[in-house]
Amino acid sequence: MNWAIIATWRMALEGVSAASELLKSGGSASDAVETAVKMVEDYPLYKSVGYGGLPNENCEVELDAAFMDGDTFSIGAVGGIKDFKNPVSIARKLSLERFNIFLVGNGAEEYAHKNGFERKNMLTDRAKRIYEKRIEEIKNKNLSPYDGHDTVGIVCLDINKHMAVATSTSGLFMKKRGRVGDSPIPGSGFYVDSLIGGAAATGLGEDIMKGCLSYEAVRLMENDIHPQDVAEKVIYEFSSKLIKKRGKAGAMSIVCLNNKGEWGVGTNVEFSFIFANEKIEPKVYLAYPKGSSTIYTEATKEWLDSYLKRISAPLD
Ligand code: SD4
Repeated sequence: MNWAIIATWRMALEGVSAASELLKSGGSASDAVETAVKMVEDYPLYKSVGYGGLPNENCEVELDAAFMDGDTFSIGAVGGIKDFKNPVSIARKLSLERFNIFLVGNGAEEYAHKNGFERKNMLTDRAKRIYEKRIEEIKNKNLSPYDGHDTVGIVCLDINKHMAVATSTSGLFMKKRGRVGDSPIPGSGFYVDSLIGGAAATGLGEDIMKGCLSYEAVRLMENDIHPQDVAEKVIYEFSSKLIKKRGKAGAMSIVCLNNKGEWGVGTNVEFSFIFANEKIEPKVYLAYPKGSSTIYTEATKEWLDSYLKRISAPLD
């Protein structure tokens, strides 16, 4: 039997590797996505998710996360949650509730506290320093504050044909307090149906949510369109629509996986992603837009080394 897992960005590599071990031994897609996302949340040098995530304009780390089970359509999500270690696990727990499945801010924190989730100050010294530097840059160079953001989004199929998806992010760097992006919003940042497939998006949430891109991708996969064609169609058609209507389109990328284990990616910017299945070990790929197609290649050793160097470079 086959399994498969696809994830946004290089930062998911270690998590996907752990999840692959789980899947090989018959683990469930739900456990696999939660395990993988937690590893990204826990790693301090990934500065757009969980611990070490970049703060909002008030220097507070507010996190968004979601979980969806493709067999039952159970969804749980948190928005703007502070001071809890693993927002994705809180989201998964919420997915078991009948009511109140999407909680934000204080309400999400109260729920997490009552349910025994671990508290943690998620602001690292490094993230604080990046924030301080950014404040100076914005002042001196008149730069847009909304830059530097990535969501981990992972879609998985297990050997029992169960599918699940999870997302987690600190959202846009320098966002306004209370801002929630697409990542915890069902149909925008994520969606999955075990009878069809699943998708997860990353990029400018304000634009992704205008097109409900993940739901759109799953809907197209239902018509038996290959996930690669789906991913390209969703990204390029919607980018063009936005340009027609609004004159511009933000960065948008999507990963798609169907219930046969076929997969695809679409992006309008340079984008890294991870894929693994029973035949292919977890690997980092780099994707680029080329006309209305997305091309991708395996990341080179130079790229991988320079990534590690960049995320751990000392800050002055
Ligand atoms: C958001 N979509 O909060 C997230 C951020 C992201 O690549 O994924 N950026 O808008």
